[in-house]
Amino acid sequence: MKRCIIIGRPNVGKTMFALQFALYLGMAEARIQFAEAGGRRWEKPYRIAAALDDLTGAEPHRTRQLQSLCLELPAGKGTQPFELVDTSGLVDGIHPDPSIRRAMAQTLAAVREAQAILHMIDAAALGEAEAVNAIGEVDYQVAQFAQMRGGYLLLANKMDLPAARVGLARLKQEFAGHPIAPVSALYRQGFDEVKAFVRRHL
Ligand SMILES: Nc1nc2c(ncn2[C@@H]2O[C@H](COP(=O)(O)OP(=O)(O)OP(=O)(O)O)[C@@H](O)[C@H]2O)c(=O)[nH]1
Ligand SMILES: [Mg+2]
Repeated sequence: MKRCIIIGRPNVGKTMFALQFALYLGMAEARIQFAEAGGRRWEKPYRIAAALDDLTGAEPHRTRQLQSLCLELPAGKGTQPFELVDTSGLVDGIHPDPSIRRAMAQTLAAVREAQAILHMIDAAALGEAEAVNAIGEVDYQVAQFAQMRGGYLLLANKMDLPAARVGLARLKQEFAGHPIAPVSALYRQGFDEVKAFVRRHL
């Protein structure tokens, strides 16, 4: 099955996006497949509303393994199934926690196997006055790698927050030449553009 992966630093809203995108595509429930870096795998049927409570949160590294949702895009008269893969947050340098290091390596390996890459940045954090850490070295590296590969879209998330307007302008400067879609994962805004992108690349 074709895969779309969502990557980015911790707490930018990847899991929120994955689950809200499922709702946007009309799925109130989904089986979520979990795959740990060490090889342990399990699956759980979820109501998306319950998954939002269980799987998103303000503390960084809430997600520590791959979490895949099998979704369907409308295609002609039928639908095209695809896998939306939510990942563990990427950080700069070498993280002290080995399980987070393994999860990062797992994320980067999964990126190579995906047909479409969504790279999410917290535009609201980037718009704040002391936005020193809102874009990491890892973001520049990912953008460079993905540019060569194609099938890559930057998502400027949290556009519902006031600081995000400035953040989006900064992001456009920093990543000039890359396609950028402003979204609010929380309010499912900007999703039409993301859907069109995913459809083009699956
Ligand atoms: N205002 C606002 N908050 C958001 C939005 N998207 C996510 N959040 C909040 O940001 C926090 C992090 O969201 P997650 O979806 O858990 O972030 P993540 O990128 O999966 O984080 P890790 O799993 O730690 O890598 C939560 O408190 C969310 O409620 C958004 O579009 N707008
Ligand atoms: Mg997460």
